[in-house]
Formats: sequence, C-alpha cells, structure tokens
Amino acid sequence: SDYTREPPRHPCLQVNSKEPFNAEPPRAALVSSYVTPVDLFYKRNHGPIPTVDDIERYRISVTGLVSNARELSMADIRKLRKYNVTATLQCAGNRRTAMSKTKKVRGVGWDVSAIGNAIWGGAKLCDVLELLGVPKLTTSTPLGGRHVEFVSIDKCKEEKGGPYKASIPLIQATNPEADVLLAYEMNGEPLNRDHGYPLRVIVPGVIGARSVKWLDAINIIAKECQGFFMQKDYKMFPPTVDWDNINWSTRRPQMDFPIQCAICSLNDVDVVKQRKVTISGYAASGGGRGIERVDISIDGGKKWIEAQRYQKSGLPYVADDTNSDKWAWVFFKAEAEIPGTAEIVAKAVDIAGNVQPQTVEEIWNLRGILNTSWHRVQVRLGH
Ligand code: MTE
Ligand code: MO
Repeated sequence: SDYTREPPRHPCLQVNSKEPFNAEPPRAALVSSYVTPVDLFYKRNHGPIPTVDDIERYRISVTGLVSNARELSMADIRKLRKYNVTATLQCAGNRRTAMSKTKKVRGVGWDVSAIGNAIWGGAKLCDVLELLGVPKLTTSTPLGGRHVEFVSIDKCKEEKGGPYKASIPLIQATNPEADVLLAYEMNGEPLNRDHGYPLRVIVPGVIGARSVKWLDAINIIAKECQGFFMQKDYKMFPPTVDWDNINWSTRRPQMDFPIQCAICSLNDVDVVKQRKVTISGYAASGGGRGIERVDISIDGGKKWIEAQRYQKSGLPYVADDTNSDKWAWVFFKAEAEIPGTAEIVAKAVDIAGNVQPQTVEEIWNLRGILNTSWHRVQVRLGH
C-alpha cells in the first residue's frame, strides 16, 4: 500500500492508527462548535487516501438493475438540484476503547470523538437514480430486497486489495425524505481528500461505514452488498459470541445508529478546581429520531437532573421542530456542585423512548461496535 501521498492533517488530532490514518479531535475541541470544522472532523480510513488528479475525466458508473446504465461526470451531478443537509456522521466504533476495558475487542480504538456534524452539499441520490430510470419511492413499486451498492476508488486489505464498498436498501435510496446525498461539498467547501474528494455518499442517521467516500460506481443489486464491511464487519453480536463460535451470516449489517451521548467537557478521570462543574457534550440518535431528553447524575446514576439541549442557534432545542436539524446531533449542558469526588453520568433518550444501556457488559460485542452505554466520568476536587 502507498502511504506516500497522504494529505496534511491538523496537529491536535489524536491519532489512533497511522496507516491507515484514523484520528479524532480532543473532546473539548469536538463540542466547541455545532458544525464541526473540516480539520477537526474525525478521519476513518481503511487504506491510503486515493488521488483523483483529473476531475474533468472523473466518472461514476451506474449499473445493475437500471433501464439505462450510464456514466456520470461531475458536471452531470452538479446539474441536479443542490441540497445542503446538516448531518452527523458517527463511526460504529465510536467509544470502542471503553468497551475493551471489560473484555478485549478487536478494532481501532476510539475515545468519544469518532463523530462529527457537517453541512454536506450535493445532489440527492434519488434524483441521480431518477435520471437513470429508477423512480422515486412509491408504495406500489415492488422493491423486494433490492439494495443500492456504493463502490469506492480506494483499496483496502479487508477486501484483499479491492475497493471499499457498502449498500443501503433501494427504498431508502429512492426516498427524497431520507436525504441520502452524493456530496461534493463539506461546510461550503469542496470535499477534501480525507473526506472523499471528489464525491462521497452521505447516508444520514446510519453508521458512518455506509457513507462511502471517493465514489467510483453505484450498482442497483438484487440483495445487499456482499463486501467485507457489510458481511464480516459492522454487525452487532450478543455478548456470548466470540471469535471461536461466530457465524457472521446470522446477523444483519448494522444500519441505523442507536441513541448515544457523551460528556465532552471532562475527561474520563479529571481533577477540577471548583465544586461547580459544567457538564456538556453531544447526543445523537439514528434514523432521524430527535433527542427527547438528556439526564445527568453526579452520584453514579442514583439521582438525575435534566440537561438543557440546543443546536445551532443556542435556543432551546425542540425535536421535530421545523427549526431543528433532523439529522444532526444535539448539544447538552448542565451545571452541578460536586462533593469531593463524583461519578458523573450522562444518558440520553430519543423521541421513540429509546434509552442508553446502563453498562458496557450488557452490550459487549467482539468487534466493539455501538458502545452506547451510559457515559461516566470520574471527577475529583483538587489542585
Ligand atoms: N469509504 C471508503 N471508500 N473507505 C473507507 O475506509 N470508511 C467508512 C466511511 N466510508 C471508509 C469509507 C467509515 S467506517 C466511516 S465511519 C466513515 O467513512 C468516516 O468518514 P470520515 O473519514 O469522512 O469521517
Ligand atoms: Mo466507521
């Protein structure tokens, strides 16, 4: 593999793996702005960053179960109506390091910052598919188990030197309200190399692994993609399954992200100078489900207070309000006076009433994905 042409990166990033490059920002930097600056946005790769030198000659091919298979240039994509969607992307491996503490899991370690929120600009996938004769969602369309597969330009060892790929159900891809994008902009700038230049998929509300970067091809297929990251990774197993008794085919590829939150104003073990502490961080759920509540405890989860929630404006957040960003995280903030030592806990509830599991043991899985257990930090008053 060729790691000689990696792009420059921000020095403050905590590097979890150098080749492939996997890095996340410090907690405090992550929540310093509602829209995550590109430099600070976590970077999750499985191989070297590919280069597309000649944008004029760049094409994506669209094939499979379509009436008119063809190649599309960037100009063809840009001709379609442009949408800006504020969406949070979260790696399924976010908070994996903490899951390994109970019992070792396999995978790149992450603290709580394998998540970021950006304004993605691009064409809707449903509009692209319509160009090719795939109609928008109608209840009478017989979709069966059809999926839309995204194939990348990058090469990775998990695919034995082949490209990274993933798929989503056709019913989601053709639904304008699902806001699935072929994005060429991030926060108003052209995508940079780390994040998928020149074109990537953004699947709001779904684990980051399905948002394929450096798009090369789109295929409409009869059933889900058979690639490594759909079949042999990013599946949630029960705690009883280990490497000696795993049967990958018994589980579905993970799609929606469950309810999650993390405290970012404090480290896992922290010393504070004053009794009064600010407890702030992010909460996010999958499938566009809003955040109903964030509960904070300073005694390990016996008594709770409710945190304030807000998004871009700083005004109180209201789930499902027209002024709130459906696919984006919600920040929370609470203040509390701690005794000498405190176990501070945060847990969120989404609008479907889903709550985070109390402990990591009950959701432990061998690949260490979806650690959404209550987030706990140990704080001590000191100097
Ligand atoms: N797309 C390609 N082509 N190659 C990859 O390694 N990683 C996926 C996804 N898309 C990946 C990819 C994973 S696991 C995540 S979490 C997100 O991209 C990360 O996107 P980011 O690096 O822009 O934050
Ligand atoms: Mo990921």
